[in-house]
Order: sequence, then structure tokens, then C-alpha cells
Amino acid sequence: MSSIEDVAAAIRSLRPRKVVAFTGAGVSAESGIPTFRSAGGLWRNFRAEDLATPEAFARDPELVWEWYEWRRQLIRDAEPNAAHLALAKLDDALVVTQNVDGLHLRAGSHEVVELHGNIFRVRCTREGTTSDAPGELTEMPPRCACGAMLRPDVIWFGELLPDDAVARATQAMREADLVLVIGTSGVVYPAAGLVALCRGATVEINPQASALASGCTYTIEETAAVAVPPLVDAILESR
Ligand code: BV8
Repeated sequence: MSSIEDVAAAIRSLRPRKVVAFTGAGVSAESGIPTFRSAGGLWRNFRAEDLATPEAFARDPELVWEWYEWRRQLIRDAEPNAAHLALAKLDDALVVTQNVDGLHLRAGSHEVVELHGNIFRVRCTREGTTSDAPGELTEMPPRCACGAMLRPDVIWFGELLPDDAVARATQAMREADLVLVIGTSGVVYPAAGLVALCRGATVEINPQASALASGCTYTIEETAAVAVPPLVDAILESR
């Protein structure tokens, strides 16, 4: 386990050119969005793995949409925190996120790979076409103009990730000088397997060591909003 100061000093001497930020639910925790595995992550005692599946949607689409609309409202009422805003200052870095909350984009990050989709987009269950749906849903479940049900444009458990997102994340991880691993438990695959592709330095920022900690060059047991801004400053100072 390292201190923020020690890792910032290491970054200043490393002078990283290609930086990737790999983020999970923990980066949005200080924006008031409950993580999946924290106590607040349960909705009506359902685990995410119970509701974020094609089977759950087929069984009870209204229930699944109620859960998504509950999360969408939480996220609408939230603001990007100091970690999101600091990462947005790295305009040539790539953010590879497991989060569907869109807070990195709202913070101003331009290069963002949403591995698991975005909760404010919908997809037609018949045509597969996607469209933005930021506003409150007027009907549950919402329907496409073609009459078919709409589903959230997210990747559910048991579903394959978008090829282009995986390809872009894989290439960036392979070429990275530095990967910041922020607020993920590192248990959901194939996302968690991306960090090991990095041949440069990896820094975990997480109050509790994740399943990825042992494979990281440095681990900082701090929250994202506390640790990410000084590390971003160190990257910018090294330029
Ligand atoms: C697939 C979108 C092919 C929906 C999500 C290999 C081994 C084992 C299992 C599998 C495997 N390969 C595939 C699987 C199955 C499964 C899987 O990984 N299961 C896990 C649970 C064991 N993977 C899949 O199904 C994937 N698809 O593999 O397809 C296939 C097909 C058929 C059969 C087999 C294979 C699809 C996975 C994507 C699912 N969709 N989200 C939605 O959001 O509604 S996953 C969802 O959960 C999130 O996107 C995220 O990825 C994950 C939650 O993880 P984290 O983000 O890490 O959050 P978590 O709460 O766990 O941890 C938070 C961390 O933050 C903690 O460590 C905490 O300490 C820290 N923290 C808290 N506060 C702070 C903080 N850190 C910093 N600052 C703070 N303030």
C-alpha cells in the first residue's frame, strides 16, 4: 500500500504519455450513486445480478424498468465529483468505464469507452436500434414506434460486450504507460481482465483492496475524490 505523495512522485518521474483510467461504481460513490456491492447497492433486496439479466427482463419487464428508472433518477439528481472532474482535465487520456451513469461524459471527458452501455439510452427489442432517452419515462415498459418494448441500452449479465468497445479498450490498455484503476471490485468479466494487458504502471485507488490489487504496481487505499485529483496534477506536471 502506498501514499498519494509517493505515487505522485513516481508518476512525475515516469512522465506517462499514454494514460488510461479504468473505472467502476466506486468512482461515482461520492456523487451519491450506491455501488453494486455496498449495502446501498440493493434495490428491494434484489442484487444487480438478479435484475440486470435478459431472463429477469423477460420474466418481469415492468419490475426491471422500475429499477432502472429508480437508478436514472438517482443519477439525474447527482453531479460529477472531484475524481470525474480531475480525469476530464486529462484531455488525451482514455476513460474505460464499467459505469452506465454517463458521469464521465457529464464531467467533460471526451474519450470515454462505456463497456457496459449507458442507462440514458434505450434499445428496441425488435429492431435493435438505439436512441437517447434522458427524460422521465411516460410509460412502463416504454415502447418503440414499431410497438415493440424498449430495453435499457446496457449490457446485461450473460450478454456479450460491444466488439468495438472491447477492441478500443484492449488496444489502449496494451499501449498504456499508466493505468489508474479506480473504484472497482474487479470481479466482473471480461472487463476486469483488461487491466492485466497493461505493460506499464498500474495504480489502484480504492478504500478496500480489490481483486485486482495484487496485480497492480501501486495501491492507494483512499477514496477516488481524494486520491485522483493529486495524481492527475502529477501527470500534468510531468508534461
Ligand atoms: C459475458 C450493466 C459472455 C448493467 C453490468 C469469468 C469468470 C467469472 C464469471 C464470468 C466470467 N466471464 C463471464 C462471467 C459472467 C459475468 C460475470 O463476470 N459475473 C461476475 C458477477 C462473477 N460476466 C458477464 O455476464 C458479462 N458477459 O461474459 O458474456 C458470456 C455469455 C454467456 C455465458 C458466459 C459468458 C457481462 C458483464 C456486464 C454486466 N453488466 N452493468 C447495469 O449496470 O444495470 S456489470 C455492473 O456490475 C457494473 O457495470 C460493473 O461492471 C459491475 C459492478 O462492479 P464495480 O463497478 O466494480 O462495482 P462494485 O460495487 O462491485 O465495487 C465497487 C468498488 O468501489 C468496491 O471495490 C469498493 O471498495 C470501491 N469503492 C467504494 N467507494 C469508493 C470506492 N472506490 C473509490 N472511491 C470510493 N469513494
